[in-house]
Amino acid sequence: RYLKEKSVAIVGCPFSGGQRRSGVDTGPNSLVAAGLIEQLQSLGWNVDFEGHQQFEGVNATLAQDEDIGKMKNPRSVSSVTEAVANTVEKHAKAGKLPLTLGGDHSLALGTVSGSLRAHPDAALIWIDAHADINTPLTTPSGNLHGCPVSFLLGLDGTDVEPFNAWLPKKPLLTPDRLVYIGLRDIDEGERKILKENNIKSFSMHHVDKWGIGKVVEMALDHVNGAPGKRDRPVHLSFDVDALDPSVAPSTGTPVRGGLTFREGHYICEAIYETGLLVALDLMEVNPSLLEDKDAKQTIAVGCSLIRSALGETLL
Ligand code: HAR
Ligand code: MN
Ligand code: MN
Ligand code: MN
Repeated sequence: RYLKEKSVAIVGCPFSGGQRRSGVDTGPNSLVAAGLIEQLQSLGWNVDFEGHQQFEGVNATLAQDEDIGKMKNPRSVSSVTEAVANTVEKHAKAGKLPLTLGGDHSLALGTVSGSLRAHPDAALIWIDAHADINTPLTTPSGNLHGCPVSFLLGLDGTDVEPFNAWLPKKPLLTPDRLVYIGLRDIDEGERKILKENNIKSFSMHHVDKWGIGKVVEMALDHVNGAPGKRDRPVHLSFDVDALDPSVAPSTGTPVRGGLTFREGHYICEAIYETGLLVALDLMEVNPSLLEDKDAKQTIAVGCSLIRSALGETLL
C-alpha cells in the first residue's frame, strides 16, 4: 500500500564499529554473493543495488575514535548512521522498500530514522535476543549496537555529542509504536527502561506460551492501537541472533533458546502478508566467526528470511 511497485533498494552496510568483534562488516557482501539479488528478482522484485555503502575509511580508523563517556566509537557510529538515514530516507521517499544488510545493529539508528522521515507514523518491529535499548548511561559494554533504540526514542542520556548534531530534538519514534519479539538477554537497566516506558515485549517465554502466530498478531494489534486494526507502515528490524544459535550460529552475541527456523520465517511472512512492510533490516550476520559450514548456514538463513519478508513463501 505504501510502495509504488515491487521495488526494493539494497543498502549494504559493511560496518562493525557498534561492537568489538571484527568480521560483521563482511555480512552484506556475503549475502549479496550468495545470490540475494537474483533471488529477489525471481520473486518479481525490481532490485536497485548500486554497490555497498563505502565505510572502509571509518572501519580503518575505529581504533582512533576515542570513547565519549562509556560509548565506544561514537564518532564512527554517528557518521555512519547519519549517512544511512539519508540513504534509506531517499529510497523510501522514492516509493522503494529499503533493505539494509548489516553490519552491526547500531546501523538501525540510521535505517529507522530514515524510514520515519519518509513514513512518520510507522511502527518498529524489533526481532532480537537483545533489546538494544541501553542508553549511554546504562550501557554495560559501551557497544553502541546495544543502544540504537534508546536514541530513536530520545530517552534520558541520549542527547549527547556527536549524535545530537543530527538526531532531531523531538524523537521520531514513540514507545507505543515499538514492539519486540524474541528477547532473552536483557540488562538490568534495559529491563527498567522497558517497564517505565510501557514498551511491549514478547520474550521467548511468550513465544513458548502463546505460539508465534498469536504473538505476531498481538504485536501488530499493539502497534496499530486496536485488535485487528492494520494501517501503520511497518519497519522490520531483524537481528539474526533472534534465531537459535543452532539455526544461525555465525553472529557476534549468540544466546541459546532462540526462535526456530520456522518461527523466524513465520514472523517475516506474516508481516509481508499485511501489505504494510515499508523497510527491512537484516543485521549481525558475521561470517568470519566460525568455520565455513556455520557461516554458509547463517548466510543462507539470512537470505531465506529476507525472501520470506518479501513474499516468497505465501501461496
Ligand atoms: N545488552 C548488551 C550491551 O548493551 C548486549 C547487546 C548485544 N547485542 C547485540 N545486539 N547483538 O542485539 O552491550
Ligand atoms: Mn575506538
Ligand atoms: Mn540487535
Ligand atoms: Mn541481538
